[in-house]
Amino acid sequence: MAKEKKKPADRVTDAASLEVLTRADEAGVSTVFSRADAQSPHCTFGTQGLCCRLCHMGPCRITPKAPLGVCGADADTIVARNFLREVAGGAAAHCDHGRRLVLLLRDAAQGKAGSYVIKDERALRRAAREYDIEEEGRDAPAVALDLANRFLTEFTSQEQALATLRLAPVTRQNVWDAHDIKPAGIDRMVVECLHRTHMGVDHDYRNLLMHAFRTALADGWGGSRVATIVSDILFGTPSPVRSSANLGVLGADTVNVVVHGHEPALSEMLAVASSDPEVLDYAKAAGASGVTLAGICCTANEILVRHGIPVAGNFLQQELAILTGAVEMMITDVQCCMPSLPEVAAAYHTQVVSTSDIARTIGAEHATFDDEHALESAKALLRKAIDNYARRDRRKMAIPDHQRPLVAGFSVDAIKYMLGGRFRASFRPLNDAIMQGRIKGVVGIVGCSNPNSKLEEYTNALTEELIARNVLVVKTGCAAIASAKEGRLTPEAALAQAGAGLKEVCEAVGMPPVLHMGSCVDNSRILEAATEVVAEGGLGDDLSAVPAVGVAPEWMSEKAVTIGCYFVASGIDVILGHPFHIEGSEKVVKFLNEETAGLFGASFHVAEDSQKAADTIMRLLDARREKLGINRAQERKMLDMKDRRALEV
Ligand code: SF4
Ligand code: MSK
Repeated sequence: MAKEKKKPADRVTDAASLEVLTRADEAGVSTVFSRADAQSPHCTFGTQGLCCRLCHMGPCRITPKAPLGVCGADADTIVARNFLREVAGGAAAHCDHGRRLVLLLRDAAQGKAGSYVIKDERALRRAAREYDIEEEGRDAPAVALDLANRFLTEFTSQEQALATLRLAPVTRQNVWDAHDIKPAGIDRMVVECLHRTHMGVDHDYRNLLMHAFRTALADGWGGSRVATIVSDILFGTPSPVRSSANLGVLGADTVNVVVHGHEPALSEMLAVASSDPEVLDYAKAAGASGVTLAGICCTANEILVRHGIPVAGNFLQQELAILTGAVEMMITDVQCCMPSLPEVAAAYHTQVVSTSDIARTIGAEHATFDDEHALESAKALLRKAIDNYARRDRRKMAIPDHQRPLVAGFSVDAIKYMLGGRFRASFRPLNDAIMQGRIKGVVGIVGCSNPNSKLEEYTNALTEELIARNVLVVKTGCAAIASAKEGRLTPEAALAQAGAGLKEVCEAVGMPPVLHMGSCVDNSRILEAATEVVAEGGLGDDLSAVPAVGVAPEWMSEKAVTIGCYFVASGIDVILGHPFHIEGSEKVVKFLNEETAGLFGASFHVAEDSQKAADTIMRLLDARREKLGINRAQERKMLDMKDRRALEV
């Protein structure tokens, strides 16, 4: 029986989305929300992971009466195979994004990438040293070429473990060795997922799940980390920047261009082109007061953290942006761009333009993006959007008057700088604050929004609860945008809600209690930060000792499954707002939610509401604090060197 149709107020929390969705519902426009209603209730074979369509003797569905597929596969095998394929999908998406950037770095190093140049030479040289590439006395392009070629072997290596794994604490690398889950080349890992899950290959659910962790590591400590490193080299390492978020960033009198997806290459050039005097003159000649470039999803996060370009919204707002009637062009690249966009745009003047040859949509115009002439391509797209401005029908236009200010751009470098200043950049003050109990721990809230739950309700309630309980919150992806829209990414707003200890530390170092660290691939920055905490000393010698937890409250994509797996394999517990599609196998559930704790020192936990999540998180943080012997009230004083040495003994 179909569920009762939800009202807009049951689906979204923020005023801008509520306003636009109410109009859409009244007009009978199909959106992700109405389609979610139409798809409910979801097939239980699918949600439990019990449907197998891996060969044409099937599809097979496991029931008490038919506990085996035609080939004899049982629920455990089928559930584990489906899970592994999800991890492969997530890793492939992140890593292919990384590969594209590595190829761009290679081309830029050879002067073949037009306007793309090495923007952050410091980041380049640091990365070169990390990968044992000689950099002293050598020109940046020569170093960049060697580094790009080194990165390419991370994709192609057949037997050699990924070099990037060496960026993890040695103790963690030893855990991976002990369980034989150090990945070789990224491409090989993903191919092996497909091979293992082909009919008649790997039937041992444990063996399949261990390969899921191996493949996920190839993402988090491979493709995603490489993507972040290369983005910083080519586009600059983020540092705190002010901007604003929500649909109200669209201009009533400007040409509005919305970029959407994940890859930063084209959007980086659009950011440059959008302030080009020639483009602005062209816009004025068309009767507009300028050009507003804004973003959706992680392309938004990429240009937000580097240029302060405003955020129009997150995943569930992509159609709502078009429904404002004020968007001249939506430019998509890869991942999270709904195929419904051209259909929604059909009732308006909005042009939907796809730019990646691997991501086309029926009804969208396609403009293949050419790296070598990127700036020209970006300007051409903006001119096309400007030409479209005259077609905007102001009777259909309704931009919600809601946007909130924000501060974003907390790379690990930026956090270090905030904590220690330019000359003593260090994580020491954070470690000290955690040891003294002023900060209870660090929680990464990441991932998407999902129409199966009320937009951002869980994410925002949890964030509020955690900072009140003296937990420093770091964020990426659409979860970061949720906080931005709520105004919780400004130091002023968040400090007012922070607990006394967290507030004291944040005020002392001038840092907000909720830190926007970037896009989905930038979850690698969270791992990097946790590694810095370990290296700084006093909080154990492994990531599994650090009082830190990851949370994906409203996740929806395969990438989130992969991210969860590499967090757990890294020794960081993960809370899920809703379970994986694995509940058809008790053994798989037990393995992922319990047995991994014995293997990696961390596991998955499901908490279907924010209060339960907050309680679970505090319990997990407390357990780690107890183990470290720091779970007691300490005198609030800054440690001197003598104290620190004593603590490290
Ligand atoms: Fe059915 Fe086995 Fe084929 Fe899957 S692989 S569809 S369980 S016969
Ligand atoms: S964009 S993967 S909806 S976070 Fe990275 Fe948002 Fe999830 Fe896409």
